Amino acid sequence: MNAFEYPIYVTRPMLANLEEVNQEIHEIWESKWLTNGGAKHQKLEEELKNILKVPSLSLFNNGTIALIVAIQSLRLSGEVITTPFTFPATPHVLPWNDITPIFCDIDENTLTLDAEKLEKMITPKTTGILGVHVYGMPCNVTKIQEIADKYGLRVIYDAAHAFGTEINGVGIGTFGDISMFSFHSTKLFHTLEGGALTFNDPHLKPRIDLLKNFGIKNEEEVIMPGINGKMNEVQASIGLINLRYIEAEREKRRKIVNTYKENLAGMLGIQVFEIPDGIKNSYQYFVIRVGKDFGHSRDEVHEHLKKYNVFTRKYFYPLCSDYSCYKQLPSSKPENLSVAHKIVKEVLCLPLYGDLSLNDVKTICTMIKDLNK
Ligand code: T4K
Repeated sequence: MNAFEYPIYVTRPMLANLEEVNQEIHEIWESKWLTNGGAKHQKLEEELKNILKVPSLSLFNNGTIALIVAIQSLRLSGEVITTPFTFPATPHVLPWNDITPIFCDIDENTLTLDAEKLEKMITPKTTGILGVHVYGMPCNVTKIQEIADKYGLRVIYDAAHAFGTEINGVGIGTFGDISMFSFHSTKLFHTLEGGALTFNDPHLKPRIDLLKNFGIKNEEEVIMPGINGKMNEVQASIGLINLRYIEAEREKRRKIVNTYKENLAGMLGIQVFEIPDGIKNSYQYFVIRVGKDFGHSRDEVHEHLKKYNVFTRKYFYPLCSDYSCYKQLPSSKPENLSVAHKIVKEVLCLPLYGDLSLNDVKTICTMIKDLNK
């Protein structure tokens, strides 16, 4: 089999039509209002509230700053329990708030925090739980909330991958105290760079909006040590345009995922993660688990596909608990994180984006199959 003539990456951004971009930019130029909560920003906040089915939302310049602000806004301190199986941004926001991350193992089916093991990690210093709906697969939100209520903890969800995920028709951004969405270019819905916090308590909005704007209350008062987390008007415009096409993009991705599933079905040792009934898939990533029965390791599949110009990603290898900055933590001991250590060597994200052709998807599946020829 020949290699693709063009590189196929794990994802490609949705690219807005340039005429529509020009029209939006023209309006921004006319208004001479480029950032600091302009008209496009207001409009995008309103539209996203409807689409994500959340009562309150604040836009940000990226998801990481949004998460830092979420923690500040709830005044978390001491220790926060989180997952080692995530992008570095998740645990990093904790030391940025002078908080120690406590790593808890993950569930083998959802790859999210194992709610059964969570309770044992709570100490008198614990103030919160930071779960990640990794690859858009929801955490066990019911059990996590039960534990949080029992111990008086706050819950923040990193929903960076979960744009549009719903549990029985309820927006994923309504669970816990605050959820963070990333609108980075690699995300299904993007604003070039960007992000948002969503929350049920409307009283959080003024505090979050102050924290993202240096803590400036008015011309004469600065009332808290805020940061610059503002989304500008060009970012917001790209978001407004992308929202027009988001369902079409999701539909294309749905077909791609089904094509992968059909063509990988019956391949011994290759497991596809099924989204449980009642869950609306975000279609952010398509992930396989390469088990021993396949006869080749996940790393071998990754390297094999590279030869054919297909660049899969080993998200999220290495585990955050293995980073030099966290390795010395008692909770980072591999024996506490046995499932995460197994999973992180076996999962692989295959290319998924609307412009990927179904023929290319079939070819990628054949390339995987051919490893065993
Ligand atoms: N929490 C979680 C769970 C996250 O996954 C992330 C971000 C965050 C928090 C933080 O949110 P932000 O602060 O970023 O809003 C990418 C993204 O940069 C990152 O946002 C994302 N997670 C992560 C999972 O993926 P890399 O290091 O893999 O990006 P990169 O540059 O290698 O891009 C991946 C592929 O995408 C490339 O091989 C090709 C394609 N690509 C990428 C870019 C940037 C394009 O085709 N065009 C582009 O402009 O982190």
